[in-house]
Amino acid sequence: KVTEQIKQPIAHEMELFEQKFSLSMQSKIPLLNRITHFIVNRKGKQMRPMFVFLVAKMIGKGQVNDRTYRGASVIELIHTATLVHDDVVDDSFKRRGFFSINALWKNKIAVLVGDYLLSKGLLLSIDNKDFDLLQIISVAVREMSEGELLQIEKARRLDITEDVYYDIIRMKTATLIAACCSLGACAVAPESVDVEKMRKFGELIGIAFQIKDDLFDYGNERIGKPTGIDIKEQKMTLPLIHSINTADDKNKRWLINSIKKHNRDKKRVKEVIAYVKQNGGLDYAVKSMYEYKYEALKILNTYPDS
Ligand code: 2DE
Ligand code: MG
Ligand code: MG
Ligand code: MG
Repeated sequence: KVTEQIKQPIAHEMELFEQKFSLSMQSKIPLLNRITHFIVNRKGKQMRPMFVFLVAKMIGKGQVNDRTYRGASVIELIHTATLVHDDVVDDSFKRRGFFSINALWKNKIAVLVGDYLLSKGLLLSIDNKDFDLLQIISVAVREMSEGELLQIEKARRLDITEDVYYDIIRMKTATLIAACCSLGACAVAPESVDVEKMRKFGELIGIAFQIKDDLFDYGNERIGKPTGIDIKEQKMTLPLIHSINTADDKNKRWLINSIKKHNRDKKRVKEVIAYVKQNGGLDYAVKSMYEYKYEALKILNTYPDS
């Protein structure tokens, strides 16, 4: 599997990280411990800590240090907090192929668990007087919150432009991946030019990553994710924005009307998906995704092979 292949050069670090990460969530409150155990047992791909270690190892010429482990734990704590809150905000009952925290324990508890994880992440940086880490992660938290609010504001109006779409995905997704890469560099080479270069690299890859996630909503045989969820939630993503912007008046009205009034009608959602496919919406988004990927690779290619 690709994930295993990417993990291979940092397999040892990831193993140590997992131990440190589950310790970092411990609490004296039994209910909280039950929930954090649940979270640890249903972990995701751990893509973000992987970014931290890969960047640190590249910049640190094969060496990582305590700050790298701390950074990875803080990132995963904050990332987990955002997902727990995100499922409350989105009224979503599924996460990582199983029930979400709000589905099992209700919103009240999910909000508080998210707050707890957020504070644990901030404290982990403060207790170690790691203010670079605190700065990087706090900026990411602020931008993610702003991105979520911008998304809600725009979803209500359905008048979202491509520029606004890129703003939203940069804030809600790319910012955190940028934080992973910049703090990976910062942990091993504080105040080097690599910190900003890696932040930019993470931002570009993060944007490509979210475009791909949005493309999955139009179907993918390999991963078998449900389709049309974003349309149902009236989330305007690049394939759809492009289709609306290039449609004639009649089709534009039909598309907007479908999203506004028929977003819960499965047959209509299928028709919208078919329209977007036929009119180059997916090709357009794929092309943009590769452009971001190549911009990111340009930065990576300024470093020697490792
Ligand atoms: C996932 O977007 C975006 C997550 C950012 C959430 C940020 C929040 C504010 P999606 P999926 C809620 C920050 C909160 C903190 C720091 C506690 O498109 O498809 O909903 O994975 O992603 O649900
Ligand atoms: Mg969500
Ligand atoms: Mg969301
Ligand atoms: Mg999605």
